[in-house]
This record gives sequence, C-alpha cells and structure tokens, in this order.
Amino acid sequence: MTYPKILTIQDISCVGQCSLTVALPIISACGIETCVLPSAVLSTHTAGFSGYTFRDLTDDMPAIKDHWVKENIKFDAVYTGYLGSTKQIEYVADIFKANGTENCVKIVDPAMADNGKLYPGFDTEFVAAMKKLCGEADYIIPNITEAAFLTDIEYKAEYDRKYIDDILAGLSELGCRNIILSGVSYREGKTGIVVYENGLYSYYEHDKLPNSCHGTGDIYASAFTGALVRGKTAFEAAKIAADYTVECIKATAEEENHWYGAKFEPVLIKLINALNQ
Ligand code: PXL
Repeated sequence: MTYPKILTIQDISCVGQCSLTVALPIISACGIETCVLPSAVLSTHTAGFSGYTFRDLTDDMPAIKDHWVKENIKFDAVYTGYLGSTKQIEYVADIFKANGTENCVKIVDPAMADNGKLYPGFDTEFVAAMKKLCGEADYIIPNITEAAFLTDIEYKAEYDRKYIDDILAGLSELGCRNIILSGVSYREGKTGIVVYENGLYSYYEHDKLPNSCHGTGDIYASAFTGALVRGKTAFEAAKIAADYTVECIKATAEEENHWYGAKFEPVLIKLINALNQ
C-alpha cells in the first residue's frame, strides 16, 4: 500500500462529534486518503438530543457502489461504523466484495449499543445482520455491550477474565479472526483493550478517567483504523488509539458543558506524533 485509500461507511450526525465528523478528520490526519459513504444524515446523534432528523440513505447505496465498480475504484481498507438499517448491512457486505482491493482490510465497528442497551432504533433483526457482517470482517471493534448482544451472552457491568474469554469465544464463532474489545476493566480505576488475534490474547491497560463522553467509541475505532492502515500491528494500533482517546477525554473534562462529544481536535497532534514514533 503506497498511498492507501480507505472507505468509511457511517452516518453524518451534523452536530455531535461522532461517526463521519470524527472518522474523516482522524483518518485523514493519519495521512490516509479517506473516502466516505454516508449511511444516513441526522441533525444530531441520538444520545441525549431529542427530536433529531434522520434521513436514511440506504436506497442510494447500490447505485454508488455500481458507479465505483464502473470507474474501477477500489479501496485498500473499508471501515464501517453506525449503519442506519438492516438492509444497509447487506449492502455493506456487497461493497466489501465489489470495491475492495485483493488484500482489502475489512474493519467493522458494530456501533449499535452501549451501557447494556441498544441505541434507539435498533432491534434483534439488526443485531442478527450485524453478526453476519462481523463474520466477514478482518477486525471487529465492539465494546462489551455490543459483544454481549453479538454473542447472546448476558451483559454484565462487572465481570472476570472467564466472562471475557466466553465473549471472545462467542465472537470467534461468528467467524471474526481478530477482535479488539474495548472498555475491559478488571480493577478499580483502570480500563483497557483486549486484542485477540487468531486466538492469542493480549491486553493493554490504562487509567480510567472519572468523566466519560459520547463518541469516544468512534474516536477509538477511527484512530485504530488509521494506525493499522499506517502499518502498525493490531496491538500497537490498539495502544495508540487508547492513548489518544484518553487525551481526548482529558481535553473535554476541562469544559463542563461539552456533554455531547469529545474534543478530539486539539489533541490530533498527539495521535500524529504517536504514529511517527
Ligand atoms: O457514536 C455512535 C453513534 C453514531 N451515530 C449516531 C449515534 C451514535 C450513538 O448514539 O446516535 C447517529
């Protein structure tokens, strides 16, 4: 990959520092050409705002794909985030096949749930389709809630290593080769990332900050994707993305009223520096 080209498929929440408004700047800052396919346009994200607009772009996807096929446009990596409908998940699988280079890296963030609950608008049919898509991915990046839905294992806020091992086994059964499981905390004041590559477990632990903000999952997945495509190993990419996300949360804690997203912009330079080390 001399000058890699990524396609990222997720919604545009016009306001809210999540999905495409996070993925596009972060992956671009990693020095990678970033193409986008918006899955939906919302006036804001759905976590904490009410009365948001939602324009589903599912029906536009096949024609966009066909145009790219006609123009012989191929992507070295495809990274998916929040998808707007079950049908869209099927279209994404078509894009994996039709628009990926021979060694295209497929990264799926099954962005659909957090804190034990599905996001508004998602149902069991969507979860079933997401299970299939995860089976086709090279890397999946769920949090524990998403992993619990994907494996039909009961969500627990407190757990031990055995619970995590069961989740990893369940995710592997879907067909995922590499699993990046975020928000795994085994002790007070700490949290971390499990990197499970072809059955091998490793763990990067870092401080758990007292404040949390919306959109950090998208920041994490975008930074991971950027670092991976820049040639870092999965573990290095997981570490770089975790350290960057922590910096974003710290930057956000300085302002009380910034509840809807994380201030990822001022600390982008730290991500770039980490990539160049
Ligand atoms: O950050 C995930 C996300 C992305 N897009 C939309 C969302 C959410 C989470 O709530 O609502 C529209």
